[in-house]
Amino acid sequence: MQPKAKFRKDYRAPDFTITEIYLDIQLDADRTFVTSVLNVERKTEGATHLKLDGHSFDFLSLKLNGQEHVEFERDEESLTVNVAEQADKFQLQIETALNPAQNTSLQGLYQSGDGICTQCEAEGFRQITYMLDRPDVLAKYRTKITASKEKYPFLLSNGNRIAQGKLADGRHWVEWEDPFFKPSYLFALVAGDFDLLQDKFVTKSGREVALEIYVDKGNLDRAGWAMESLKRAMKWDEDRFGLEYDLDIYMIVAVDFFNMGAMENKGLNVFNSKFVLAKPETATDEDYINIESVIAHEYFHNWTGNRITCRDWFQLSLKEGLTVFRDQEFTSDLWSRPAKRIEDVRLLRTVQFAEDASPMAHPIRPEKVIEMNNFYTVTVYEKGAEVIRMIHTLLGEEKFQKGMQLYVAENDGTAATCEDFVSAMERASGVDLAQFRRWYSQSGTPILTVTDEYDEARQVYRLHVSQHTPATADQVEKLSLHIPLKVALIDPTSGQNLPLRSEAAEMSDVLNVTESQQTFEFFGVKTQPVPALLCNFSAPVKLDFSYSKSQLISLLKFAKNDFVRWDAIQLLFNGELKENLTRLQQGGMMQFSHEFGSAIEMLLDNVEDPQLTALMVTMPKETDFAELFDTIDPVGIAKVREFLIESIAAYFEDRLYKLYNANKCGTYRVCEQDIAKRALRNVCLSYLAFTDLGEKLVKTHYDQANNMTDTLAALSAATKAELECRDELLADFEAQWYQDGLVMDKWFALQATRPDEDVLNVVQGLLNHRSFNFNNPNRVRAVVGAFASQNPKAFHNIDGSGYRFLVDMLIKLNDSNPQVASRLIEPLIKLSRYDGQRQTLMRRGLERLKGLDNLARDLFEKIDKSLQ
Ligand code: B3K
Ligand code: ZN
Repeated sequence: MQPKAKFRKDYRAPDFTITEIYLDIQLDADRTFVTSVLNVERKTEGATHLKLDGHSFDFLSLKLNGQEHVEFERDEESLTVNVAEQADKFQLQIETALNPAQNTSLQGLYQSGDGICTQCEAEGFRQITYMLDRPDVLAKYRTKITASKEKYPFLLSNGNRIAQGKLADGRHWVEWEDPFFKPSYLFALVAGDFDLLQDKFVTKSGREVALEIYVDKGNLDRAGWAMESLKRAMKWDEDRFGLEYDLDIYMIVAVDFFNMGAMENKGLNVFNSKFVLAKPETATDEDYINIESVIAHEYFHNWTGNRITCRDWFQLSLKEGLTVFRDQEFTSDLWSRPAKRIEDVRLLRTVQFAEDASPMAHPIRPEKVIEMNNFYTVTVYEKGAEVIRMIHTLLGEEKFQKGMQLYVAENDGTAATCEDFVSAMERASGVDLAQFRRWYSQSGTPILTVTDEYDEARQVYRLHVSQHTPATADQVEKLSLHIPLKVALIDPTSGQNLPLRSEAAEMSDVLNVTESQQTFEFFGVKTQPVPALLCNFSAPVKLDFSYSKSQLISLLKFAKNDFVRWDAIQLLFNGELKENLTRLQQGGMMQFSHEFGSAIEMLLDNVEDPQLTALMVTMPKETDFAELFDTIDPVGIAKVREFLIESIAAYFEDRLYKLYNANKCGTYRVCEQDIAKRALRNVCLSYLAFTDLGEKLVKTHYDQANNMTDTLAALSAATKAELECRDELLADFEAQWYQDGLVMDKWFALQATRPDEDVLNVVQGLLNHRSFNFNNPNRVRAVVGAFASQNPKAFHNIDGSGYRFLVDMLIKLNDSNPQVASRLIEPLIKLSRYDGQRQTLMRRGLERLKGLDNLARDLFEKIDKSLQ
């Protein structure tokens, strides 16, 4: 049977709702019994049949209002009960049995290590028992868990612990009640033996909230940062958004087996341990910041997601786009705003723009879905956050916050839509968002083409702006969008910003681009300016303006906005890459332009903010460069990139070495200043590894490191530059950390992205490594994911070996964990971006997968689209 698609336009409110659920769960890893009592209410007069979702468990019994004689039908994914004779309120009791230990999909109820936990979003609850498993059915939950006290001393669920007791057979039980109405996807249960870190937070209205973080035994010394992060997030949401926590307890559990980053279940977040555990010896600076941001993201969902949830899954961006925007603002307020913006834009440009150009292109509010788990995408999340950010840009902070207040006031306790959000923003601010709404329904990356013209005699400067969104796989017709284009005009002589004025008055620096072609005129412009366009990346678009190299250098020198400066150097990097790729393809010699050299020199000679300098001189990744081309040449890009690295290293060895020495830190501290210094020092090291100094410097750096950031920087430098000390360092690291999966993931990913010709052999060997476990998604992503998505040269080897390897892995994952399989297949479905020979090989791989007789819907949806 071919999986069927669902369409946004077909949404219908449910005929029945469930107001209360009582769950009695007799928990055991091999056989768990679930009794569910549902209080049901008919919403549509005359509705005669109640259809509940459910699969992947044994169905034991069904009672209706206590009666066993019930007329019902079951198929592979549902149970339909004839309730024609029932009053408008009735009760169902359902018994099911399931096996968490064998549930390798990590969705529903499953075993992680020695514990048991749940993951219900998007549609996992239905793997536990029959349910109206849709986000617009909001119920109150009471949950009783009974299990062996020895194996599972902690039994957790949502809300407040209301009763507990012991049984004579060695088991114990705990009962939980969640006073808030919630959809089934926010239900959670955790059982296990943990170390517990406790703290408290006093909310702005003076309520005391117990904070609890549960980690594997022995990991207590790695939980402190997550706790501090949680408290910072709670405080920030009160200060910036006026939103306060609502329960008496907030729990976070770290588990090792998890498909994504974390899950915002009401009052009981379940986290991938990767986003909880940190201490200086095991976590990098980047890990620390990521942990803080994911802890904050899940916490922020308590309002934007849980109190106000989504009416249907097509509205996912309502909670995800908004919550990503909120976590981005949180990180920006606490750390460096420009650095955060740069990281976010880089992700958007490489991964999201690539998604727009792929068979999976979709608007931030998708129209058609086969497997919902396939739509937790960079488009829904990150582009969704960009759309919120554009609203913020158009309204300003004050009106945006008024809009938030209205949105919360109108929708608290309900399942809402994206339209509800935009409408609240519009009414609270008085800003017309009619055309802006198209961002929700239109997919693809708009291209803004800009030309300029200076009328010296009249001192008028004009920007001619046209917009065009190329057709995407899902949608051919495109309309003009409302695009906020933030600009500055820079006098290249004085370096000053020129005032922006129309004929009559001062102008806003945000231009409203709404038509397919528009001209903006600036008056009183005394000298021909260099335009800084799309400042701060004010819209998720591609900008096409033919900057000369000297104009880019002016931007780099003078722009007030750090993002603009970073963007200018990116354009210079891109220019070097493109020019040399052409030379290479035409059999010429590669060379390094004078302008580019002087730009790098200027950056290295004027370090004001070491973190920004680090970001600006970092060589873009192969995947960053790939997005410059319609047809990607993975081997050529890798060659030119290596040439550029070696050239920078050779030309600037002295400067790099000086900065390397000037940015040494003492005792490890996670603070902005030290993170910045380490970032710059380690970028310098990455280049110096390619010089004669490399061997000794990298080895010493490794030996003297007192934290994982530096250790990994040395290991990475040795690997990328293929230094002689590489094998020794890799072996040393492995011997020290082989028992720690999270740390080993860094090592695995480095191995999988080695530049060596025979890296695939190495990767295949890693599958048998003592620290590898095919059922752990973190390990699989570190080995298979890193190889396929971060080592394009090897993955796209013209002999097809990379594709064959990925397909072999996907065939196994299709059986064990389709969600992970569906993430890993991404590089393979982008076949149209490669030459004919590679396309043929990639297509062959996809066809092999398509032929599987048990192909999961997750993979089916993507493969079907790519082969069309
Ligand atoms: N809401 C979850 C993601 C659930 C993914 C389901 N496949 C985490 C988050 O975005 O916060
Ligand atoms: Zn989220």
